[in-house]
Amino acid sequence: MNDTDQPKVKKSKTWAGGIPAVNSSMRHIISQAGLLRGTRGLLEMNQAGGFDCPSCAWPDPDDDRSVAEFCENGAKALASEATRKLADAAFFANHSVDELAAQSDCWHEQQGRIAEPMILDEGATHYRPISWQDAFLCLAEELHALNSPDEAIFYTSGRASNEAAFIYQLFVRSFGTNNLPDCSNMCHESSGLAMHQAIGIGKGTVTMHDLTIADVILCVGQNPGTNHPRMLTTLEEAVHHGARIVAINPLREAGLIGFAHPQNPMAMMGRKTPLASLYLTVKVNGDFALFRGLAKILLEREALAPGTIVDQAFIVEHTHDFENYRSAVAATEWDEIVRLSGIDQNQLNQLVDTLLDGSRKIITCWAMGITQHRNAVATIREIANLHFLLGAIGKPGAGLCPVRGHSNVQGDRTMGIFERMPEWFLAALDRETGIHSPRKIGYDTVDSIHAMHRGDAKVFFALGGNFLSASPDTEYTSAAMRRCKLTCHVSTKLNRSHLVTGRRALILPCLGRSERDGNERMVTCENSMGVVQSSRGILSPASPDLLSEVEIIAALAAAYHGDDHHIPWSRFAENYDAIRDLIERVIPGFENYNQRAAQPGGFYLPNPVKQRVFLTPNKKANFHAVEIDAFEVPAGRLILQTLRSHDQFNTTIYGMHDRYRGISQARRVIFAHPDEFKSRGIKPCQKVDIISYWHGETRRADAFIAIPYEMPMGSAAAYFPEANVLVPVHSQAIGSGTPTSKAIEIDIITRQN
Ligand SMILES: Nc1nc2c(c(=O)[nH]1)N[C@H]1C(S)=C(S)[C@@H](COP(=O)(O)OP(=O)(O)OC[C@H]3O[C@@H](n4cnc5c(=O)[nH]c(N)nc54)[C@H](O)[C@@H]3O)O[C@H]1N2
Ligand SMILES: Nc1nc2c(c(=O)[nH]1)N[C@H]1C(S)=C(S)[C@@H](COP(=O)(O)OP(=O)(O)OC[C@H]3O[C@@H](n4cnc5c(=O)[nH]c(N)nc54)[C@H](O)[C@@H]3O)O[C@H]1N2
Ligand SMILES: [Mo]
Repeated sequence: MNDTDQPKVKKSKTWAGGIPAVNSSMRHIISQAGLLRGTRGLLEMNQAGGFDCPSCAWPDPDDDRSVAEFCENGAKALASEATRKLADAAFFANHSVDELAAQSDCWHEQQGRIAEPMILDEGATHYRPISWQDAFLCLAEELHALNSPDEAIFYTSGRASNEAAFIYQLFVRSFGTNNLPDCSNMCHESSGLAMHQAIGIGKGTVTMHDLTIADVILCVGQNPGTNHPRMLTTLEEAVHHGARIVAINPLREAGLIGFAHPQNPMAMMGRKTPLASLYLTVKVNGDFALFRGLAKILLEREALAPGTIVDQAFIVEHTHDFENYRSAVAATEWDEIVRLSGIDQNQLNQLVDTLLDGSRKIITCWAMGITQHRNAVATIREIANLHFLLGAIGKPGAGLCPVRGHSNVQGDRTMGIFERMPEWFLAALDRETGIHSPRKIGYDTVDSIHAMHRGDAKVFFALGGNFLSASPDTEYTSAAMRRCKLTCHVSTKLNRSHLVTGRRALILPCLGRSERDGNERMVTCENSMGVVQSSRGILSPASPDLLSEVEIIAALAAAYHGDDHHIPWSRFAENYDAIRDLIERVIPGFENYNQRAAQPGGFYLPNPVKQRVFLTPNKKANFHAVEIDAFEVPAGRLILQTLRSHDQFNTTIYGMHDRYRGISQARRVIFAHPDEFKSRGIKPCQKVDIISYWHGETRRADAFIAIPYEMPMGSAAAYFPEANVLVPVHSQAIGSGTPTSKAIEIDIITRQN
């Protein structure tokens, strides 16, 4: 949005945390929330009885929580939510929607919390205040006017609590549609699907304790120093217990190389813990080939010394289709593996030696570097195949660990936020509530964009998030949203989705996680490892006119269905225990929900894989034997991945710095190997344009700054969401539909002016 980036470029860092992290936390907290409010919030965050950090989904320790159980980026998330600034009626009266749209995302973030419900009338230039009651009537009226419930779309971002998510999907299904796309569609959908196919459950199989007793932890396609900073504490502990960390990433990310714990005095005096003992700079999307290479070495070694390498007992007792898999691996040629992964046989052998040196307590962690690719589902199943070969699943210290993004994205899915919930869930929901849930599969995120674009969907409602900026193909998505009759967002802060609207638009401002909800009511969230725990806000609400997400959904449902509806919506809004009682009756694993949620530290949801019980249709862990494959582009083109800087939470831009990568004061930057720029005659920090290619279509992003950076030839990287205009809407992961935000064919050209 702004053409004024003034990049300062330094050497990238080789460790994360330390004094710079503390300084940055305090700067954000004090400037936004003030010393008292900010410190009070920080001290309650992630404590038993306090509130759950609104940032990522990394778990809290099961016991022994430190006084300050937060990280730099959690502090930024809290500062953003606890800010004293307000985007109130006067703010919206002063700025037209067009003026707001011309500002940068970082500016939007700095305007403070939205203070009261706002409406943009048809043809109006400015948002104006609207009463809550009129806002709900407006929504109910638009929903009643549709020809079919399938003309409405109900998006969810992964910050909604279990209680809000559950009654939201209940309302949506009582209204009559399964159009429940969510941010997960763009995030870990590939993990959920691949793991369902391989092990019968779409969630990770390890606990925090497993990580601290593992022999080897593979961190694949993730940047925990920025996106899951508290994971570094766990990795450090694992290293101190003798674990070896292996990083697999095209970029040498500081947080994978070393760590200085910001709350450890020795670390603050300069003692850093080295993390990855092996760092494989795989080619972008070379992971399938890399894991196939590991399997090939294991099976070759097994053939030489039968019975010593692979876990025959596990394979025979618990798996299906091993022989097919063995043949597929045998048929894969070494030169393909090396060419597609960019990793030579020596390094792969070194990794296999590491895997075999110990008692096969191996954990693989992964995030968006794996899930946002065309072959993501196949790659994740290939990771599972490796774990099956070594019996490294369903035992202490071993298993699969997809590292989730939003703090309650996993819980939202457990609660039924999914366009294709299984029959058992819908049947239980119907039985316990007396509704008739539709069975027709709904739209996921990309389907929703197309449906709006075609004019088949006319009302778009979002429980949190920033659908426009998070989605692929920003221009196509803008056009889609503009075709709606009504777009409506339940939000805390101003974002671009409020500014590219349907004929009418509503903003419904809600309480944040850190804020007192009524008489200190609690909600619950599920973290990345299946622990459900309570979250109770303590700070005074940013404005007296905010409602909780639960209250908003309940009021919408009551306005739509009328007061005499058989579902007690207003009772749900008054008493969240009643929602939890209902959840307990619908979803297995939530027995005594109210009582257990109140326990310090919460409770684990059952995960049968931990006992080597696989709930796949054949009750086995399933090998999947497919041919090796990677995304390749014609000579002269590059593969672009879009990623996060250190100063953002998804589309929320806290600042202009990417400290660990050495970049400050700029976001419209493109990283590539120095020789890629040289061969194009482009000098460091020169302005360039980027063109992306997809089946004869082209897309452009202009005025980026060229940053030479250590990474494999043939690849490039730019920040999300600035680069989303380049992501083709039709480029999706096979099976999961996730936009391929980590693999876009591009070229970089010199900018003419
Ligand atoms: N502070 C902060 N925390 C966050 C977020 C945030 O924006 N800010 N977002 C949250 C959300 S919703 C999510 S999903 C997570 C995201 O967490 P991450 O997945 O860590 O996020 P990305 O920045 O997308 O990082 C992708 C990483 O994968 C690498 N990568 C890219 N392509 C490939 C590939 O083909 N192979 C391999 N092996 N690696 C590759 C990149 O170099 C980069 O290190 O973080 C969550 N936590
Ligand atoms: N190119 C590219 N695109 C991507 C990605 C990528 O790596 N590359 N990553 C994808 C991923 S992993 C994800 S998860 C999605 C994220 O997609 P979303 O979840 O839709 O986006 P966010 O930026 O997290 O949403 C931020 C907005 O949420 C609102 N908000 C914040 N807190 C609350 C709250 O407590 N309640 C409510 N109701 N609203 C709140 C604020 O108004 C804020 O502006 O983006 C995806 N898009
Ligand atoms: Mo995510």
